[in-house]
This record gives sequence, C-alpha cells and structure tokens, in this order.
Amino acid sequence: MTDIASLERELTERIAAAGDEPALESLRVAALGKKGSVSELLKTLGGLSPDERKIQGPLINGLRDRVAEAIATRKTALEAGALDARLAQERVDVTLPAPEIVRGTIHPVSQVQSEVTLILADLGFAVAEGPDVESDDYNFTRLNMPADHPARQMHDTFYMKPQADGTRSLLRTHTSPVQVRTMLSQKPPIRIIAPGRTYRCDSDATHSPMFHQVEGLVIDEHTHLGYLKWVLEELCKAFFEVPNVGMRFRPSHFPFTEPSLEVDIQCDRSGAQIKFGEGKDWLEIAGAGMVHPRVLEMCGVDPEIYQGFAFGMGIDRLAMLKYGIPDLRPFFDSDVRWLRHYGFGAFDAPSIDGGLSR
Ligand code: 2NL
Repeated sequence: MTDIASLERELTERIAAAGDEPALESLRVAALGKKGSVSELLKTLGGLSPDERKIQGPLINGLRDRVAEAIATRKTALEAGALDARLAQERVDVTLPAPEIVRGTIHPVSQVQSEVTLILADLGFAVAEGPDVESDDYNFTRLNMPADHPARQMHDTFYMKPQADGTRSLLRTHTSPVQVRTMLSQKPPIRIIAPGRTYRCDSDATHSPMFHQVEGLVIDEHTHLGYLKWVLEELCKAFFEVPNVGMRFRPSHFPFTEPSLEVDIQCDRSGAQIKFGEGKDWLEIAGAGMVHPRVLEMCGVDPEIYQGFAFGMGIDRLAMLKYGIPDLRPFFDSDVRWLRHYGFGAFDAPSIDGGLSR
C-alpha cells in the first residue's frame, strides 16, 4: 500500500513549487483527477474489510482534503502574482507628452451648405428636407416633365427596379421634389430652401454621380422677378463676402419655370486668384425663374391667385469657386490630407455677425 504520509509530502512539495497556473492545474489532475494518485487510493477503500476501512478512510479522505486545500491556496497566490506582474508591465507614465490628436475637419461642401443656408435663413427662408429616393411623379411629372419629355434624358437618372404597378422609384436628380412636397402640404405664403444631396449618372473632372444642390422657392400673391433678383444679389454679396456684386440675368429655359433665366456674377480672372463682384469676366452661379403655372397647378396651388419664383444652384461648384479648389473628384475621396488642407475647423461655424469664413 502506498505510504500516505510520503505521498502527501511529495504532493505538497510539488504544489508549492508549481510556477504558474497551468502547471498547478496538471498537478491537480495528476492527484485529484479521475485517475489521479489520491483518487486511486480512495478506490482501494472498497476492497478493505470494515475494520481496516474505519482506519484508512479518514486518513485518505484527510489527505484528499489537505491536497485540495493546498492547491486552492497556491492558486490564489499564483493569481495575485500574475496580476502584480501584469500591472507592473502595463504601467503607464502619465507624465509623458500626449500623442498628437488627430482632429477632424468640416468638409468644404458642409461649410458652403451652412453658409448658404445661414444667409437665406437670415432673409426669411425656412429649411425644408425630403427623401433622396423619390417618385417619378415628384421628381419629374409635377415639374412639368411628363413621361416623354426630352429633359428627362438630360437628367441621367438612377432608377430603382420597377414595382408591381409599373412605377419606378429613383434617386432625386434635383432637390425640387422637396418644394413639390411643400406646395402639396402647405398653404402659401411659402418661403423655403431645400439643400441636400442629388444624383445623376455622370462622372468626370467636373461631375460626380452624387452632388449637392440648394434650391429656393417663394410663393405668394405678389412676388415677382424683382424680388428674385434682390434675393440672389443679397445672397451673392453675403456669400462671396464683397460689398457689391455685378450680376447678369440671361434668358434660358427650364421646363418648370417661365420665364427662365441663368444668373452670372462679375469676376476678375486676370490675377493668380479669382476676384468676385468686379472685373470683365462672368461666372454662371445659378438657374432661376418664375414657377410655371402648370407646376403650381399640379402642386395644388391656384395659379390665378398665386405666383412664385424659384432658383437652384450647385453647392459643390460654389465651394470650388469660393475656396479655390481646382478639382471636384477629391471632394469624395475621404483623403484626410486633402481635408486638412481644405477643411474648416469645427469651431469656426459661419455666422452673420461673426463672419462666414475665416
Ligand atoms: C440650376 C437650375 C433651377 C428651379 C431650379 C424649381 C423648383 C420648383 C418649381 C420651379 Cl418646385 N423651379 N427649381 C428653378 C429654376 C432653376 O435650378 O441650374 N440648378 C443647379
């Protein structure tokens, strides 16, 4: 029969010497596991006579309890030691200089959208928004572009799969459907602007399949082209941060306005940097006109009582012009080096009294 005292001595020594938790665990298995040395001893009890069992039972059970106890004690000590070692290794010197913070910047498109929105809000326009995925009806038909209208082709529209009833949703090609929705849901007078994302299947140095527009709409009983001209003049002076700006209104054509015009501002391109408001060059910055009576009618506004003007311009182009950005493509590359160069500080928010840009 195994000498209980010498087995206990041997196990106790090896437990005390176990260097880490895995070593201790294999010791536990070797002693107390199913086929462990202590477990094997316990199994011998069954073959003993009742008298012998009375003596050996308490001895072997005592051994098992003390070995289990020794393992638990050693385990606690090893855990504490491991934690101490990790804490020592992961110590941080809080007096070291902090790493440079990677700061985000405001994208020029967001900056210009804020600037234009702020200027027009100050002139009394409310901001309206709508979904990017629109119906054919709101994007085209109610804007006087029926199914066979040639202008639809010019819009290079992204269409969704046709639905069961044959209608196709699309990505809005302009923010005009927002004004359509507003006319259908509100009573005049209406003074709104609709800034936001727009989509056309077109991509080169000056066109991106996703771009940004802001459109304005005024509907009341008395408004006319003179008010439109004044709004655009005020907008241009404030946006380009100049006291005066020469403007030119050229006749044009849009299906949704009559008369329609294209709007140019005077500028000087002779120097290294473009100067706005004066000079012998012209720069197209917007399209505009009086809302077509058919559009008013299709949007639930009585053209015998009300009239309105509308205008639209490209925010990305305005950003390129104002901040001297030569190429449109990096606008949508998410290159932090480009953003660091052209982006705006998050705390330099445009304000009417504090200045638009700095
Ligand atoms: C451009 C031209 C324009 C409009 C947009 C409009 C909206 C409604 C009714 C009538 Cl609901 N017109 N919008 C009018 C004229 C021009 O945008 O060159 N945009 C970049």
